[in-house]
Amino acid sequence: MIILHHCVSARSFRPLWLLEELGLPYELRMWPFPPRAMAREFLSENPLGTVPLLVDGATRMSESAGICQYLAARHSSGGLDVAVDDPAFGAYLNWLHMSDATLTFPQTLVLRYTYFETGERLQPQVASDYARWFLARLRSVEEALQSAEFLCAGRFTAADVAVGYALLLAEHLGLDQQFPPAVSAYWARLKQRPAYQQALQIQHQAALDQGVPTTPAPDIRP
Ligand SMILES: N[C@@H](CCC(=O)N[C@@H](CS)C(=O)NCC(=O)O)C(=O)O
Repeated sequence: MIILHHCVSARSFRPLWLLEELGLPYELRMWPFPPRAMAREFLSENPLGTVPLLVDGATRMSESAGICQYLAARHSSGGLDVAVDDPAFGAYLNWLHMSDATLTFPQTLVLRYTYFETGERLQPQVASDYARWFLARLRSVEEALQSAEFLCAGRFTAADVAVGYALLLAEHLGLDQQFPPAVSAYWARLKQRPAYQQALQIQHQAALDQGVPTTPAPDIRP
């Protein structure tokens, strides 16, 4: 049985959403955010203290985009994966990696220096610079969606889940108001997917059942 360690609407939402898309059985273990401070016993599971942590037998993974690639390759019978001999393979990998390194990381600086830090450690200039940086990087997403419904391979893949989470985070930060038109329409389409909505409901219920706060991680304020 796959085990996913998760905090509400943190980057571990990527594998949660993908597990729902794939219809795979899994166990969801909820943690208060950030586990490093709120549940120090989690450090014995993942010394980094970060989520996601996915455990699949002897395999333990802590990178959300890598987990999406792993689940799609290993558990989707090709449905949400792009094969190495597919012409879209390179684009697929590029979107998967871009989803966190380019589209999520700058937003974590906005989050940290607008909300998570306090007093003189708040850095409004850093936050606005990296918000602009993120919005500029959306240009590549906007371009890809000019003539396609999804990012690559002419169909919905794990890359759409991975990039979709970056858009979810942007929504929590209020940056979605500045999405360019094709990105905005794409995000509206992704949110209609039953597996996305199911993942939102499942994490909420699991938080209640496991006695963890239901506030999404990006909305927590110190
Ligand atoms: N690159 C990793 C980043 C993982 C990460 O930093 N997760 C955040 C939640 S979005 C976390 O657990 N933060 C808690 C902490 O840093 O203590 C990924 O894509 O999964």
